[in-house]
Amino acid sequence: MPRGEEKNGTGEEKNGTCEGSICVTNPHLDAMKDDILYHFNLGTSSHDLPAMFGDVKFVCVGGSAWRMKSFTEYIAKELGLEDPNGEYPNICAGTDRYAMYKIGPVLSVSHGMGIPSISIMLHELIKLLYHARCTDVTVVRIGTSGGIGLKPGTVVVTKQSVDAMFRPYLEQIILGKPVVRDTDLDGKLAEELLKCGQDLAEFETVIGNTMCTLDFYEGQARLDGAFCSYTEDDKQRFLTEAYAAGVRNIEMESSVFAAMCKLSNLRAAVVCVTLLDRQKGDQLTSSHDVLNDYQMRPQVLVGHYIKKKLNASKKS
Ligand code: R2B
Ligand code: URA
Repeated sequence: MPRGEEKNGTGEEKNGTCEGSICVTNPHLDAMKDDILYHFNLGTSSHDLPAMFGDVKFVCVGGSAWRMKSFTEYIAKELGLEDPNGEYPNICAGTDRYAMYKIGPVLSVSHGMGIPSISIMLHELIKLLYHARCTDVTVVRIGTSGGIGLKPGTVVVTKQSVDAMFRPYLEQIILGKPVVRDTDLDGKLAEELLKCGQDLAEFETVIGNTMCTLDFYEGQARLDGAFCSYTEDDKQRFLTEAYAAGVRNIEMESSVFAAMCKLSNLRAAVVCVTLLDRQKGDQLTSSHDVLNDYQMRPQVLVGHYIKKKLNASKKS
């Protein structure tokens, strides 16, 4: 932990005593009669959360509402749980902040772009899973990213999420002070997902560090934003340093995703496809068809993993 920074003294950072269930380390929740999950338009008084969500075992989250609906349709087909009318209702239809779909034990939720957006969603998702008394839940972020030194379309399973200075943690300001949280992900899950990619052999899958930034343009060393005060050489030097630090892709949510899943005892992984090689350019010049094909890859990989796990649990 860097000098001058400390854990926040509430004991909240303690973890590991929840044994398969969801940890919410907030004593104030006990005193609340009702818990309103405002951005989901759900609540403990207005909805029977255990009945609605108690059987959830896999949660897939991704930036766009459209992509999470398409994942729902895909996983429904893969699990033989297709709706005969092709209707998949958005559970959060009462709000346009996030979209949520459920197929059997699989919940699919959108999170928007960037750390603040996914962080709000995760607070409410973690409480939802807790109130629903879910156990043994695996959460996977399926997303897009910019690659470093990889062929576009390569899928990266994150080993460690690092910040824009290649530090393996997330710093958040709470009560005016920096609080540092680990961004470790589940190593065994990452290896299992890598193996799924290799078994499928439909696209390249690698494991590597993922750099999580606060911005798409200057934060990711792009030369094509509204402002830029560095040269192409500066950009290339930065990307080379990132590569040397084990970074293989860049996106904008993995650090807080990893930190919050770790705090709440959720088994978590990040699986992102690279849309371009950042050493070769900044703009997304591939056609929409190609980009859509790339965006299906994390869905196919995670769909394969979920099917494998569900088949194994049926046999045991
Ligand atoms: C990947 O893609 C988005 C930016 O285009 C951002 O949400 C991310 O992490
Ligand atoms: N998402 C990002 O955050 N960066 C990219 O370069 C592509 C997708």
